[in-house]
Parts: sequence; structure tokens; C-alpha cells
Amino acid sequence: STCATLSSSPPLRIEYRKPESVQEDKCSNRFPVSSVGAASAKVAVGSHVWVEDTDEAWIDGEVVESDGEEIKVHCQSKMVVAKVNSVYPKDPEFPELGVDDMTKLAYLHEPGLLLNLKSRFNANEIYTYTGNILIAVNPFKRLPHLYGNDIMEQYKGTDFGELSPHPFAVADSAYRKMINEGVSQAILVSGESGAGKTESTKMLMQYLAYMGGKAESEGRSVEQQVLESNPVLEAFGNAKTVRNNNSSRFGKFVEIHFNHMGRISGAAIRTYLLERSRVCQVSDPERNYHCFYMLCAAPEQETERYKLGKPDTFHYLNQSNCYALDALDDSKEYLATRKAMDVVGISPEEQDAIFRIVAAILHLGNIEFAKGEESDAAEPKDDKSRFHLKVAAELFMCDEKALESSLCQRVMVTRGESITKPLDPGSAALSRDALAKIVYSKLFDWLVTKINNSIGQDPSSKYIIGVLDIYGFESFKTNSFEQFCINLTNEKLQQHFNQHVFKMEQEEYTKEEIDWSYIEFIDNQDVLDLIEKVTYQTELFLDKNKDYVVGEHQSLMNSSDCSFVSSLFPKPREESSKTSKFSSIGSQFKQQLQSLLETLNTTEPHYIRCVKPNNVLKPEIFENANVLHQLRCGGVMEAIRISCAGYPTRKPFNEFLTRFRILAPEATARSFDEVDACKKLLAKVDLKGFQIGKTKVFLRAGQMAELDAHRAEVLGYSARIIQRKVRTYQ
Ligand code: AD9
Ligand code: MG
Repeated sequence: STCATLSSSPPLRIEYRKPESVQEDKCSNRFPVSSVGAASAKVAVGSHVWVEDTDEAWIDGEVVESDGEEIKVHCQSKMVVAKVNSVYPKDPEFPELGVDDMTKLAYLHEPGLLLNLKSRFNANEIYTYTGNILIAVNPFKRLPHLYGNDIMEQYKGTDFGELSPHPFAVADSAYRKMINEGVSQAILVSGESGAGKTESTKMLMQYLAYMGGKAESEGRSVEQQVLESNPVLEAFGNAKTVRNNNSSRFGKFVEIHFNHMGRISGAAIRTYLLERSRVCQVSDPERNYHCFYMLCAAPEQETERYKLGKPDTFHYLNQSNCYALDALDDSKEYLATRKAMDVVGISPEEQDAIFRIVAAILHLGNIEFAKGEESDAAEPKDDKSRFHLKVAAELFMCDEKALESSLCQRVMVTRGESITKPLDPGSAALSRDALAKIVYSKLFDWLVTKINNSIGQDPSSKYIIGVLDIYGFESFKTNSFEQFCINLTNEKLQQHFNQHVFKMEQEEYTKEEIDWSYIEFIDNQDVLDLIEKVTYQTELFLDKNKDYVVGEHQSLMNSSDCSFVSSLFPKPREESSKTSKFSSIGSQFKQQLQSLLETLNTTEPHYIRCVKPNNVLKPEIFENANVLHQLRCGGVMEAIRISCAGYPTRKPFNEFLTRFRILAPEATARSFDEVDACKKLLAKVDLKGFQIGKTKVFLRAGQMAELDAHRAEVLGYSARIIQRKVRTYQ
């Protein structure tokens, strides 16, 4: 299961009903039935309920028959028989366009959340809050009216929740908290591949650059460099996958530094685990990294210089039949990438070397091997392979013979003696791929370091705002090791998230001066267990993932006449050569993760959960079951579940009165004080366990449904009286 890691989320002391259909889904945490009053609320004939459906997840209909245990529900397309305790009441007053915050829903249950997101999505309202969490549903179409400078201006300094939900509001809230409270902030963007993390991240960066940038007259600035780092990293680190035409194949944490004036004074970009295998292995209908296609579509003088042809002539690209992307012109992208490289401070000579290496990798991939005439030892298969070997050597600026032997031979050192062993054709091809991967990954690291050096960090910066764009559970399907790393990250972040949600909930109660001391979810032991964690047998993985560079490749590249190439493979220092043997992708990653979490722990977090409405990447399609699955996995349900354990329904006094005045007209008529009126009303209906806050009534889960049932009775009663009166009158 793609979300297996959620199994270690905190064992809250609430029982969840797991419908049979999703038994295996570990993320299917449901609300306790009683808390939403499904079982307890009267399911009267004539009332409207939600019933489960295999295709649509939830469908609604009118109850037409009931024997107390089973009911018959008339849904739009069919008649459904369901157990009373498996249905949820439908909010009779659900607003047509939904509500901008899930916690404003009168009935907080799965079908309600889903209907809310869907109603909003259909009206192009792709953002919705769940308390402080922003849920962003990918529209798969441009909505330019949502993101202009004028919109940023509107969100500037506006209280969170006052305007429509938006990433700008999250960024603004982070920025103001940083300024006002003097605390560093982090915005964590999560969601599955193609859900919109990178796009949301860019909006956050755009807003922060807007708020913390200099006046235009002050010239090219740090914030411009920060923004232009995106196209550069995307050219080299993004690719078309089945899930996303512009999938980030690396994780990214951008740390923006601010000075005491709240101005951007530096930035640091950290990247995690670039997917290396893609450089030499692409499955149909995916693509390799964008930069390869861009370079093939570069102006002629460049493609001639690098001896490039159409992408389908290169083995590293033609393993898949996909070359061009809709709505993406590789030749334009090439020029845009060059421009962005200028902005982030990559010199023309460096750019030249970078693309020379990209071209060399393509040629490298076209070298095929065959057995030699006298032995099994590999050698370039034919003239075509010899041609590509020659070109690759020229572009790497290294000796052709040396390149050949570094691919076809391996030097073994045993008992102080070194023996040169020829490789068979299969091993030589693997050696070739290993070289391509290591060169590419060093190139990517070089880009990140270069961007960081030219933007510069501010050692005296007072605060940072970090923006995390990290791959979700599904990014790595084939590589179990990488998947493990990703899942570990997600698991850690999930913990971080849960702890934070607990805290936010407490804060809301404190703000409203609600006594929360006995709310069940406050359970330190569970939280502690959560931190003590699951242990992993990492050694097994690590063995497979030693991150050393093959010695032959190392010395070959180090001897390049191109200083750029040789600088990617510096000679290892004597003392470090031993330790570097044992360094591994896993341990490096563990260290990176550790340091990421340490940074996050010093910040106040904000969350954006991105949701992908369909798997066909098209606008206007909202697949219920798909979305529900993501809400469950992404912790949105978790957040609501936590809130359900407390007082999930909060209504401002006036709204509460408007809706329920009818239950106690005489008690409320004489009261001009809203709080007083609410208290009288609640006393009259004999509700237990609610609380009165400073501005809102806080109800336990299910109590809203109870009140509505009363209200329906009263309304029905009045309707009958009116009817009778009308009849009498007639
Ligand atoms: V991955 O894990 O890197 O594969 P992301 O980053 O979650 O993934 P991304 O931000 O790249 O997804 O979004 C995928 C595509 O959805 C984009 O290329 C856009 O075409 C589309 N998208 C996402 N968000 C928006 C939006 N707010 N408005 C318009 C959007 N289109
Ligand atoms: Mg992305």
C-alpha cells in the first residue's frame, strides 16, 4: 500500500469503523460513528442521508423506508438498502457553494468533506481550509485571476481566514508571524505526484519575494535569483512521468533568510535524493530529464557543436516513445533555461560546459558493447558505437582510449596487487550507465551549490521561512530503497504534522477560553510512543546503496582537460577515501533528514495539502474515491479526527441563534445578549457537554445533527399547524 507508513500515526483512543470495502486501506480512519451521530440520530423516513457506494464513495438520497435497523434510500440513480448505523445524515442546509473552512461544516463527516471540496472545485474555488491547513485541489487549468500582483496586494496584511483560502494567505500569515513574533516559519507542502506541490511552492516563493523584496529600482536582487532557481532546477531535475508531465524527481527545501527589516537577505536551497536511474532508464510513456530534450531542440549551431540529432536517435531517450509534450516547446524552454541560468549567476563558460556534459551523456548512452573476437572481453560493438565513444570523449575532454578502458575494464586490488580484469559486454553496459548516472548527479549537485553560492546565505539573518516541496508516497515505485527513504521522510513529517495539529487545536480552545483539560486526544503517552518510533533495518538497504564512485570513472573524469568536468570529480583526500567507501546514499539521506527535522523543529509550521482530483490530469474531473483516499493519507482526515475528539462544531453566537432560535423562541426573544440567549436555548433543548467560548458555541461531534433533528421536528410541526389553519380557513 502506498500509505503504509501511516500505520505509525498516533494511536488515538478512539475506535474507528472500517467499512469492509476498504479494510486493507490503512489510511481509512473514519470518524467514530457515534461522534457524528449517524447511529444515534434518528434516521427518519423523509430525511436525507449519505450511503456508501463502490463507485462514488458516497451518494445521497432520501430515506423511504425504515425498520429501525435497515433503511431503504432513494438515491438519484438507484435504490439502496443500508444498515442504519452505516449511513451519515446529510446537512439539510448545506450551502450550494460549500464553505471555505471544513470546520465550518455543520456535519463534519467524510461525505460532507467530500461534497464541500467538490462543490468548491466545480465553482473554481480550488482552495479550502481545514482550520489552519490549506487544502489545494489541482485545477489542471490556468486560473490566472487567482495569482496576479493585485491579488498579492489584497492578501498583504489581511487576517488569515478573512479572504478566500489561498497559498498567499498562508505565506502572508507565515511572514507576519515571523515579523511579529520573531519566530522562524516553515511551510510544508505535501501531496501525491501531480497534486500541485511544486506549483504551490512557487506561489509561496512568489509571495515571499513580493513581501520581502527590494524596490524595483534597486536592480537585480536576491529574490529574483531565488525565483529563477526554479526553472533551472526543473530543467535538470524534472521529467514527464505517468503521473505528472512536470514531475520533480528530487525533494527540495528552500530556506529564505530575512534581515531585521523583514527584507530577504539570502537563501539556501537544499535538495534531496535526485532519482538517478532515470538518466539511463526510461519507461514508456515517460521521459528522461527535460534538459536532454531541450538541448536536442537548441539552435542549430549548438546541436552541431555537440553532434546532436533528434531525441529518438539516443538510447537514453528512445526507450520510451514519448518525446514532445503538449503545451511545452523544448526549444523555447532551452532559451528560458539559459536566461534563468544567467540570472542565478552561472557564467556562459559554465553553461557551455554543463550542456557539453548533457550531450556527452547522450553519446555515452549510444555506446553498445559486444564480445571481442578472441575473448569474452567487451569492446565497442561497431563503428556507430566507436563514433559515439569518440564524441563522448571529446565532449568530456578526456582521452578516448581511457574512456573505453574505464568502461570495459575493472581494476581489482587484492593483497596489494592490482589486476586488470576485462568486463563482459553486459557489465560494460552497466559500467557505462553507472558513469552516466554519477556524472549527471554530480552535475545536478554542482548546480545546486552554484545557485546557493551566487544567491548567498546571510549568516546574520534573524529568521528564515522554509518552504518544503517533498515527494509523496508514490514517487518511487521501482526502487524499494528510495521508496523507503521517501516513506521515512513522510512518516517523520506526518508525526510533525500530527503533533502540530494537536497543538493548534489546543490553542483554539485556549483562545476561546474553553476548558480542554479532559479532551481525549490530549494523551502524552501516545505522542511519546510516536516519537520513540518504529526502528528500521537500514543496514540491509545500505549494503545495496553504497554511494562510491567507481575508481576508474573517478580518475578518468578527474583527468579531463575541462576544469569544470574535473572539478566535479576532485581527487579524494587520502584519509577520506577510506570513509567515503562506507558512505552511502542512505546514511547521507538520514543525515539530511535529521538536519531538516532539526530546522523544522525550530520553526512554526504551516501546512498545504495538495490533492489531485483525477488521474487523467484533466480539468473539471473530480473523482470522489480518489480524492477521499488522498484526504485520508494526507492527514486531512487525521486533523479532522483530532478535532472530532474535541469540539468539532463551532458556530459564532449569531449564526447559532439564527439557525436554532426556533427551538426556544420564548427563551431567546427576551434576551438581547447573544451569549445569554445561546445559553438559554441550549438549556431548553437539554444538550450536555457543549461549551460556550468567547465568540462561539462549541459542540461535541454529533450534537449539531441532534439539534437539526429537533429543528426539523419543530418545523414539521409548525408546517402541519399552518396546513391545518389553511385548511380550516378554506
Ligand atoms: V511531483 O510529486 O513533483 O510529480 P507536484 O509537484 O505535486 O508533483 P505540480 O506542482 O508539478 O505537481 O503540478 C502538476 C501540474 O498540475 C502542473 O504542471 C500544472 O499543469 C498543474 N497545476 C498544479 N497546480 C496548479 C494550479 N494552481 N493552477 C493551474 C496547476 N495548474
Ligand atoms: Mg513537484
